[in-house]
Amino acid sequence: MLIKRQPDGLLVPSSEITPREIYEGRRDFIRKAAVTAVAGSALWEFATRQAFAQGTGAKLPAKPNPAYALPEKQTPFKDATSYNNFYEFGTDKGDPVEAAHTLKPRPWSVVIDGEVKKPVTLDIDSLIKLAPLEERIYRLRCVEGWSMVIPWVGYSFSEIIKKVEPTGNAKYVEFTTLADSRQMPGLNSRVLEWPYKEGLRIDEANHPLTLLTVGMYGQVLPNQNGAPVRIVVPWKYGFKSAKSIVRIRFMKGQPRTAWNVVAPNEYGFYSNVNPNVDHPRWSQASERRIGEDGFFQRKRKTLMFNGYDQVASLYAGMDLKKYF
Ligand SMILES: Nc1nc2c(c(=O)[nH]1)N[C@H]1C(S)=C(S)[C@@H](COP(=O)(O)O)O[C@H]1N2
Ligand SMILES: [Mo]
Repeated sequence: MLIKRQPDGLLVPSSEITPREIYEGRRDFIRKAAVTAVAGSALWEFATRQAFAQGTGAKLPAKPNPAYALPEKQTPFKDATSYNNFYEFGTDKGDPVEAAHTLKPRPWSVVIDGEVKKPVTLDIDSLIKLAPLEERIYRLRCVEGWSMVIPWVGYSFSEIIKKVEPTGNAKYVEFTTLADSRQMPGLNSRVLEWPYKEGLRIDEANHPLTLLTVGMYGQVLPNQNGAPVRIVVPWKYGFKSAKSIVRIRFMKGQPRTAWNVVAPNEYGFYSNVNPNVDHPRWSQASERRIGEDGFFQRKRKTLMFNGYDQVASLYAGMDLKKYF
């Protein structure tokens, strides 16, 4: 049996019932077998997802920006696309790769409005063409204590700010992500308030590091990584990097953000990576690099601002224990 069916009818990914090496071997087998399978069958869908997990999504060429190269080994594509947080598709790390095939990243449009002189709704192709695409290698550090090194494709979010011309009232930017229960089985669970929202202060959003992201590893974003468009804010914990964005709103006041609403004492609005401020339930002093020395072995020291010292001036004079 490739997939075990539980009494409640849920499909258990083979990753949960067999060791990694074996299920990866099975994936190869499944991929080959699927060539002759009937389109639309569960097996076909499973195989398509696995092919996607190998990096066969549409190519998205981008010029590497040497200013954002990192002298660190990149996380293998397979790990970056099969160990994810995307609660709209379930709360286990392996859920998104198995379930996110139901997300339809096209057609897609993003509303950009609020405190701006030129509000606009952009379809995904216009959004991709708004500025030249760059490849930037960023660390992404999850609040749970793991990190990855990923070659993202996108451009600085400041390009969007330039286009819509915020009014003098715009002090914050809110990112609202898709909440469609037909595409997202995880919405049945009330772990978070849906739609998932995140936000930045406008100067953070305008910092050149903040990346409007449409791809990774030279191809369009896999669904499980937030297709077709997400934000990546590399000096903040991963949950600030909202996936599958449908609305960008410029605001006077600080937006409500998903994790802050669910647990305000654990997840602040700022959420800058900070080894000196522990999460109330665990230390933030170190992290595991996914895909390094086996899946989850070596620990490295977590760096202030995740190593992006160039943002320090944004927080000059702020008590980062208070504004965590
Ligand atoms: N819409 C949405 N965006 C989200 C999340 C989510 O659950 N829903 N999880 C966040 C968290 S906790 C992390 S660590 C990163 C993970 O991004 P990755 O799976 O591409 O590594 O996405 C963030 N963006
Ligand atoms: Mo995270």
